[in-house]
Amino acid sequence: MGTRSILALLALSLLTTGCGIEQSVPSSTSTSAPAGAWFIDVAENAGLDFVHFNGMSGEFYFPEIMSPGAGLLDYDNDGDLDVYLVQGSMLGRGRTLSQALLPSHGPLPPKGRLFRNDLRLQGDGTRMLRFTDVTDQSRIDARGYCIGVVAGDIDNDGWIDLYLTNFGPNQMLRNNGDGTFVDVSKRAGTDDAGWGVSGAFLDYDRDGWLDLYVGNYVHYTTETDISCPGLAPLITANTIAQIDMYARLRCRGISQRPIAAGSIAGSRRQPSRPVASVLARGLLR
Ligand SMILES: [Ca+2]
Ligand SMILES: [Ca+2]
Ligand SMILES: [Ca+2]
Ligand SMILES: [Ca+2]
Repeated sequence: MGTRSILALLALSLLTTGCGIEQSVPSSTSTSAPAGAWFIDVAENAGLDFVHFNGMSGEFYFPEIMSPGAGLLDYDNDGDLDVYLVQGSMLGRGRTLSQALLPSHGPLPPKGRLFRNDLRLQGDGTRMLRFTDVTDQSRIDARGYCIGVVAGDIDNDGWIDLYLTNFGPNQMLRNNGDGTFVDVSKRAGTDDAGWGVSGAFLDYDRDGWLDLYVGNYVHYTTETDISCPGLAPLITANTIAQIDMYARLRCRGISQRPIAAGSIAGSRRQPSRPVASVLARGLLR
């Protein structure tokens, strides 16, 4: 199952749960799922046409292997869950899309995309699930190498906002309430430049305003990446699971031990410790 299918399946399964509705797929959807299957892949027919781009060019940069996240949020307050899918970008200073080993799918340049849920109740009572790519009209311009997405109403105006954790500066996108978003990262002081992987909105001081926790992963740049061909013979199907994560990370030119961030855990023998994670209090008052 490809990345697109996995993301879409997760999104749709959570969507139906979150809405509390009985799922009905478009009549044009055909499926080869076995009888009794709990989930079927309706992503493509529902309009969720998306392929993650990891920007690899043969250099084996560390972020290439990081799995991307997805967000479910009702950004237009119409009662159904919309989908935000994070996207990667080309890795390596000066490298262009023409050097990608796997070409980017969809509109260029690759960037995170917002899909509006246009769920419709039909005359016979069934529901037609349909998503529309509204990235351009939303004015979301997320071209960074994104790993995760967090949704929450940071300014208590009733409209869900977005925060993107990137390999590079993060982005805070405030919902204008008219279908568009504006990038307030710098003004909000939340454009942390570390390798953000996870994040959470929480009101940790109970003042009524959402605060933000950002989990940063490790200190790494593509410029300091070190090839380690001597390790290659060790990496076999039988031994790969036994190679110590610390050794592998050092081999990639990382200056410190691995750091856990959010739900990302280090190895058991190398207890995780936060190094550059960020807690921001009281946003956009
Ligand atoms: Ca919606
Ligand atoms: Ca809708
Ligand atoms: Ca808001
Ligand atoms: Ca607070």
